[in-house]
This record gives sequence, structure tokens and C-alpha cells, in this order.
Amino acid sequence: MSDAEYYNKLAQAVIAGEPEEAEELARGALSQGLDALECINKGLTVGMERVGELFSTGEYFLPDLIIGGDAMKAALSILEPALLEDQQREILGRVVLGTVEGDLHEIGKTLVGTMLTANGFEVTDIGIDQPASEFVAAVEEIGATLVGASALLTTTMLQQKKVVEELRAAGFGDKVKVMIGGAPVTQAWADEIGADGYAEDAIAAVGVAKKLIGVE
Ligand code: B1M
Repeated sequence: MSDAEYYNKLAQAVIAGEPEEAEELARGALSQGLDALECINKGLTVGMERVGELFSTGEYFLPDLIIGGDAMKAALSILEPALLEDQQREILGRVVLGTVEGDLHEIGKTLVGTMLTANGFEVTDIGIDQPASEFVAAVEEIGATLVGASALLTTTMLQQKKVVEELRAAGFGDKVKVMIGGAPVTQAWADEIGADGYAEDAIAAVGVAKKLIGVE
């Protein structure tokens, strides 16, 4: 199978909601020497975007979102370890990462965590549906200098504002930076709520994180 055929089949497995097929394809792609990140960006993410479109137009329903997500997660369980193989050993900084309260979307957030880890950050992933107070508590516990807050819903973006506010109220001042992201999030929103940085995707998140903690 050519590289393009692998990407297309990975996308199709997500669209059709077939976790086993997705996992199998991911294994096959790696054994053919395909790049894990390319498989994610040109295959799985393309499929997931299509699932979102079909949901928007009423052709797909909630169960389709769930199985599409499951298929992407199944393939990522194979691909993400490959991303971590040439992990940088020196720790650049500690990051607390989570999806904000009321929001159950985990895939993009987890991918951001994987990319940060692969590039030298020590990431504490506090999970999904996390209130601002949990971000603050985790920062205190691990001594993080960067917080990443993900939101995939226009309604939960407001919680990113709360994360920024509660971190400021906790008195960390400029010592703890906040990076936000997620499909509906923009640089303008980051500016409006006083977040220190915004990243469009998991790759951009690495550059933004490095800049925020002053290593680039
Ligand atoms: Co939902 N969902 N969903 N969903 N879902 C969206 C987000 C939606 C756009 C679909 C649509 O209508 N087209 C829509 C939101 C509309 C809006 O508010 N603008 C939507 C909706 C409406 C809902 C429900 C309300 C549906 C319902 O119940 N009627 C419901 C809400 C549940 C809740 O959270 N309270 C819901 C539920 C779900 C599932 C749980 C079933 C499932 C998630 C499964 C899981 O995560 N385990 C799901 C899915 C799969 C999606 C879509 C189809 C795909 C999301 C995804 O995983 N993408 C999504 C449509 C879409 O986004 N096109 C949709 C792949 C992932 C790699 O990309 O998450 O964007 P993404 O992450 C990217 C970037 O955004 C960025 O980097 C990542 C990697 O490159 N990024 C960051 C993300 N976080 C970042 C943080 C950073 C930096 C960058 O710094 C900290």
C-alpha cells in the first residue's frame, strides 16, 4: 500500500468508526516505515474532521462521534509510543494539561501532551472535565510553570477564562504561563481572556510552550 493509501484508509476507519481496523492500519503503517505524525495529521485527523462535518449536517449522530473517537484513540495507542521514541531527555519544564470543566473531548488534549512530552516537557495530564481549581491545585502540587487548557466547545471556552483568572488569583503572577487551544479557540480569544499563548495544533503547541517558558 502507498503512503497516501494508508492515510486514506486511516481516515476511512475513523469515519466508519472501526477501532480494530484503525489499530491494524496504524500497526501496518509503522511497519512500512511511515511517519507516525504524518499518519495522525494526514489520516486520522482528516477522518475526524469529516466526522465533525457529518455531525454538523445531521448525517451523523452522537454514537457516530463516540465510535469515531474510539477509532482515533485505538490508532493513537499504536502511533503515540512511536512519537515518544526519540523523546528528548532533558526536562525543559513542567506542564499541567487538561480539558476544562464541562468538556469531555480528550483526543486533541492528549495529542498535545504527547507532543510536549516528546519534545522535553514533563506533562501532568489531569484529564477531562476539570474545574479551574484542579488546574491550580495541580500547579501547586508539581510546581509547574506552564498550564495548558483545552476546550472543544464554544460553551466551555469560558472555562479557559476561569482557569486564567483562578491562576492569577492564586498569586502565581508571571511565574505560571497559560496556553490555550482547541478547535473553536483563537488567538483573539486568548488575548481577550489574558492567556499567555494560543496554539492551533499539537505541533504549534510545542513552539508556543517553549517560547512561553523562555527556551526558544
Ligand atoms: Co464533540 N463536538 N460533542 N464529541 N466532537 C465537536 C467539538 C463539534 C465541533 C462537532 C460538530 O458539531 N461539528 C461540536 C462543537 C460545536 C461547538 O461548540 N463549536 C461538538 C459537540 C456539539 C458535541 C456534543 C455537545 C454533542 C452532543 O452531545 N449533542 C458533546 C459534548 C460533550 C461534552 O464535552 N460535554 C460532544 C461529544 C463528543 C464525544 C465525547 C462523543 C467525542 C469525543 C471523544 C473523545 O474525546 N474521547 C466527540 C468528538 C470526537 C468530536 C469531533 C468530531 C472530533 C474532536 C476530535 O477529537 N478531533 C469534533 C469535531 C471537530 O473537531 N472537527 C466535535 C481530533 C483532535 C486531534 O483534534 O480536538 O481539535 P482537536 O485538537 C487539536 C487542536 O484543536 C489543538 O491541537 C489538537 C491536535 O492537533 N488543541 C490544542 C486541542 N487542545 C489544545 C490545547 C492546546 C493547544 C492546542 O494548548 C493547551
